[in-house]
This record gives sequence, C-alpha cells and structure tokens, in this order.
Amino acid sequence: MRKAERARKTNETDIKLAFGIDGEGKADISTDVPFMTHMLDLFTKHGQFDLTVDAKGDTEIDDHHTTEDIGICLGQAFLEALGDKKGIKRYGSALVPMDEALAQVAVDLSNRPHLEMRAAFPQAKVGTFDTELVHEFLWKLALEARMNLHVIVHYGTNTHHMIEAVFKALGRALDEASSIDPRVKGVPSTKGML
Ligand SMILES: [Mn+2]
Repeated sequence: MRKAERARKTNETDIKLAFGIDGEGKADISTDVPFMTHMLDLFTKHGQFDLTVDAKGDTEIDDHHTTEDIGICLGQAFLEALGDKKGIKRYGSALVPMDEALAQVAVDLSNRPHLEMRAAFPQAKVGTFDTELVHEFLWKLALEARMNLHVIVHYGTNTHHMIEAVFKALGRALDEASSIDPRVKGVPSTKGML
C-alpha cells in the first residue's frame, strides 16, 4: 500500500495526517474547520483513499491557517505516497454533478506545480467558512504535491453544492491519475522522469 504520514506544528496550527492512495474510502477526519471536515470526508470516499486527519488551529482568527496547512500536509503526504511514480496513469479527470452544480477537475501528476481555477461562488461564506479558502487549499495541495491542477465550476447556484462537486471531482481525478496501469512500464513520460 502506498501511504505516508505528516505531522506539522507551528504557532498557528497543529496537524497530524495519514494518507493512503490504495485505500477503501475510509475517512477519520477531525478538524477545527467543520466545512473542511465535510469536504475531506467526501474527497476520501470518492477517491477510494484512506485519510486520517487531526487538525487544530487558530480558528478564532479565521479558518485560513488551518485550511491552508491541511492542504500543505495532504499535498506532501500525497507526493511521498506516490513514490517513484512508476506505472501510474499520471493524468486523471472527472466531471461531477451535485444537484444543480457541475464541476470538472483535470490533473497531471507532472512535478510541475500549477493551479488554474475557474469558479465564481455566489456566496462569500458557507456557514462560517470563507469560500475564497477553497482556492487557498487547492493551490497549496497542488504546490506541495507538485501537480498541475485545473478546476472548473461550470455552473451552479448553491455554493455548498458547487464546492462539494469540486472535492468529489478532485478525489475521482486524483484516484485515476495515481492508479497503476499494468501497461505502463516505468514512468509515463518521454523525458524518463516525473
Ligand atoms: Mn454537503
């Protein structure tokens, strides 16, 4: 099983995380940001990963540091769990509807960090969560996992649905990209490395 752990403690957050790529969709998520707990839970389920997160942070300020640092830890754990990337599909994509919302995610585990995001959320907040933090989380995830991540929310009216569709599509796209294709010998790059 490809897996990795991260523990990260700063003056702003205290995070422990264990991630498995070849999992069963088992999530044990406890964070000080309830909306992120909800998103990580369904990300894990739809990616068929295993994920344990214990994240405490300075949410008395806002959810920024905690959300950002979970993204950092998850990205680092994902990259380490991928190992030498031999035999992986490398690319993955998913188009996921959630009621009236439609989100699309395309990913290349390219070792070239990039985030491209097209999403206009109608509300600035879902509950107490600032919706601008979705971009913050995704950028730190892409940066630390060294992946090229493209996220499009085609349409939607309910911000909760739109973000939920993004995280489900993210799980499915990363599941595909990280999965082993028995036809792939070595690393799937004409350069010979990723
Ligand atoms: Mn929901």
